[in-house]
Amino acid sequence: MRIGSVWMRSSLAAVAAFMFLLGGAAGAAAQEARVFFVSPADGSQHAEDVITIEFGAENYPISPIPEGFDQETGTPREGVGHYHLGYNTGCLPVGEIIPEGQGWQHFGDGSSTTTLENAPAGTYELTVQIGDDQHRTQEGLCTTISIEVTD
Ligand SMILES: [Cu+2]
Repeated sequence: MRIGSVWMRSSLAAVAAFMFLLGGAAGAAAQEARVFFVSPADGSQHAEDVITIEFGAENYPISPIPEGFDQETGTPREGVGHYHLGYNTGCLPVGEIIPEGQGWQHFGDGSSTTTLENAPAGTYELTVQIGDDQHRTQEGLCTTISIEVTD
């Protein structure tokens, strides 16, 4: 069983390498999508009153929710989404709808920055997670960092 799965993995890697050689420039477009914090840095310490938070994404377009999109009956666009910031929430499982409140802030206008102001001293876990037009979480598009606010 173990031998089989090792073999599977190396043959998948070989296929991926082959596809990359075949694809050339197209191979780059097929690269894995990811989301991350441009700032602050993971593990950083902050004495300032205003901390700028900026999100970034690679190989995944960020797009505002279309005007008039009906959350009940609308069909979310595939392969695009918007950022969500979670305070001490961690990543939600794939396919879940990110709640309004409960530590979550939505950036449905497609924006990628916000500030954390006058936060009491302590350690904060910040999560950025992409959700589609319906705020539904997507495979592999979540990152959590930890920062420390000092007096
Ligand atoms: Cu949302």
